[in-house]
Amino acid sequence: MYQIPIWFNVTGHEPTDCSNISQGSDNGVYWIFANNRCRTVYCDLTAGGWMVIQRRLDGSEDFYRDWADYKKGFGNVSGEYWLGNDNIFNILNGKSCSLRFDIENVDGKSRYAQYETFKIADESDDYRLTLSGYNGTAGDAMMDTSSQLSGQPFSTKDRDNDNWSGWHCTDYVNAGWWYAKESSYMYGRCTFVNPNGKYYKELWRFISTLVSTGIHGQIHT
Ligand SMILES: [Ca+2]
Repeated sequence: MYQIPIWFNVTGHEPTDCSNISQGSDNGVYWIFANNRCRTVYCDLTAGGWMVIQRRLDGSEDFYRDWADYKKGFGNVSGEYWLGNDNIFNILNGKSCSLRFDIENVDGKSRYAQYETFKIADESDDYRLTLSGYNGTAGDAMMDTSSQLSGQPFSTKDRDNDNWSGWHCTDYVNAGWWYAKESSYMYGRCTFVNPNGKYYKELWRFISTLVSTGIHGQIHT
């Protein structure tokens, strides 16, 4: 069941992302209006308005996909999905934005990693990633000195932008993602963060990747 704020069709002031959803609403799928179109997204409203750009629940969705799929998005917002790089760019473009990863292990323990600044470029610059300002309980694996992902372009199974000559990180991790520069080869890997990779229930697993443009609370776990 998609949840539509009562005032959605009454006032004409549609939410442009999850930070506009009225306080006290439940987590769930909401309509938002951005870049001249309506779309549905999953909103996590437990600590402010977070828009889920990526979600894993049970491994049912195939995330080892090509550039066109990651560009437009795939899956189902009620289940597992990638919102789409064009959608992420268009919804967030020009806004100050934070990024959060939620992970959980088999015992139900959860951790998070949050970055105060998150930005991606448009397709002409291969959705290049900008991150800064880590805090959280999961560790700063996105900006590890041996696997720095901020500043890197996006890669998929059919588009190798990882700069590792003779090696395609996407084939190694089975996911579309941002990958570190080859210069870190001696001590690093393609990425220490792989939310779109193969789904393993027995390990720490990614639940959601979320973004927020509003004022949001800290996650305490
Ligand atoms: Ca390569």
